[in-house]
Amino acid sequence: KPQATTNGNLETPPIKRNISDGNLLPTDIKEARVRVIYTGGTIGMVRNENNVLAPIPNALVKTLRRYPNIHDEAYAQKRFGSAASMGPLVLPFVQGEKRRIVYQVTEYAPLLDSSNMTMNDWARIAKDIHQSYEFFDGFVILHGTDTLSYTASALSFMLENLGKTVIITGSQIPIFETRTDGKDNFTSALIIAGNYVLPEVCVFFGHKLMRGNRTVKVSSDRLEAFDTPNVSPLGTIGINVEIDYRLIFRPCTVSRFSVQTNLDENVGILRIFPSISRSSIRAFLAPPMKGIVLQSFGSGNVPSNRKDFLEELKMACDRGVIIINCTQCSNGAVAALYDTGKVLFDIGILPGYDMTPEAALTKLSYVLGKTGLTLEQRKELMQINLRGELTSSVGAKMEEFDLVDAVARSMHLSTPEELGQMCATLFPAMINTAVQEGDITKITNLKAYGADLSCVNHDHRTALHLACNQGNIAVVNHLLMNGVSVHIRDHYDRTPLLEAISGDHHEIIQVLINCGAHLTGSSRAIGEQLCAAAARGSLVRLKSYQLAGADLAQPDPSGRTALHLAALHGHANLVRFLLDIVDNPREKDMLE
Ligand code: ASN
Repeated sequence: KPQATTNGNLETPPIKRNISDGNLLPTDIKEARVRVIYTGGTIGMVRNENNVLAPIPNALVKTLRRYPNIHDEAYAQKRFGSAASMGPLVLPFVQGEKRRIVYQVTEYAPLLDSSNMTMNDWARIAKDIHQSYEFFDGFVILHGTDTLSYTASALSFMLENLGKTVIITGSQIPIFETRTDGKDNFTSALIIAGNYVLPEVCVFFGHKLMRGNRTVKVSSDRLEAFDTPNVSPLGTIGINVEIDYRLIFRPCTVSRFSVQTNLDENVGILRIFPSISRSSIRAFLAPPMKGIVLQSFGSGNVPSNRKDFLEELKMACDRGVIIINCTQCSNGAVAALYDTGKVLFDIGILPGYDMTPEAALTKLSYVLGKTGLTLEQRKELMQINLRGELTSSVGAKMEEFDLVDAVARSMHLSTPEELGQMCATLFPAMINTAVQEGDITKITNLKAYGADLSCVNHDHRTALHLACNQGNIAVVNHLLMNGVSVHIRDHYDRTPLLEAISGDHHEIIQVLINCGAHLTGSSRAIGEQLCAAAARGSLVRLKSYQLAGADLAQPDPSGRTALHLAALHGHANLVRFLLDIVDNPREKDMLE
């Protein structure tokens, strides 16, 4: 069974401190692992003999290795020795960030202009992320800009219960050219993917981090080629990286990361125009079509005086075609404000709220691709906010921020900046106290007051670290249901899972694993922990590691296993337990 480690397939020797050269040594700064999936796009294109841009294979990585701002060859030499020229690339350390990014590029063949991409390419990307999910801290997808918003939207649905950062980027000018925007987009995407746990499919472009399924390509020649017309960016990159954590959409379930690659191709976008003919509508809606994004005028209006038009739509709805009403406007939502819009809802067409056509189309394809659902269930899913792709008109009633107001008044604070600072100071401490007291009502109230339950303290620890350490399963469940990530590593590289192991809280370990948590750190370090537990005679600790998915036969750096240590120290019960696993590996999963 492969050991889940952050080293992943980049098996590398541990680095020894080089006492003689004092300063910035490889071990002084922690690393983050990012997988780069290079699918094609202008970023890696050059002009061919016809003087048009086309992707060229096997050129990008070679070129990146020569750019000192993108690859730190000296560090790579120290880190990977003779394998450095073939090994992963390393981003030079960025002041102000926590980790140095070590990244590995997977180049697809053939490289594609994104106009040539299909749903099969989306499935390939999804599968690749799934297959290497535990080995990397984050993922960057290099992609052409033309259909980038479709891919970003599709992946946001296909990657279910995503817990790590996925960023799609590309460029308008090839990275080989002097004025390229590719270098900035690429390095910023790497920095964010490696340093920030944002469990969303994001797009980074033109200094902005955006929710992927809210993006549209707004310009074919500006370097700010993408926008999210209905929501603010998740973050901006200036001198500093500024992430607005309140906007991050977090999966609020206790389920493991998985991918759905089955997409239904029988979907389409029908943009209406004055005097559109009955025959073209009929042709478009004809079988095998199963899902349509109807792009209507303004706030969702159509020619309501056209009986033929409405009849065709109604017949399609009655046949079971799901039709979603989205606006042609680049900004705003559909709403039954006018008679010319209300007619659509009356014949069974569903509101698409403020979804982009790209998001609505790919969501239809995803929802229709799900097996075992009734038509009604599919329609319901289309109207629910699954990944932050829509703002439903039934907004939750805002709670009164009494407490915050009271403190702000007593401190004579008034500007939004002052209030923001006060909240940033108060909330983490209040969340910690509530977690320590196991007071779920207080945690719920704090969230209602606007507190970010995922915030980190100065040690980069979250409330989930604390709850796992304390062993309070109810609080752990509550935090997970509110989207707190299982993947955040503190300054000492400890995850919530390691906290639960340290306390031997088996029920919590199981919940975390169900939620997609996995062991991090080198296999040898885990071997060391196993040997230490065996030497102490701690059966419960061995069981904790077993529940967390560790291979109990994992040796420590000297090659000894827990079984050696258990035998050496005369712990017969441990020896029996360990031998039993070897004899009956299936029992590993059946711990009481
Ligand atoms: N045609 C290119 C593509 O989508 C455009 C770009 O990447 N800027 O692959």
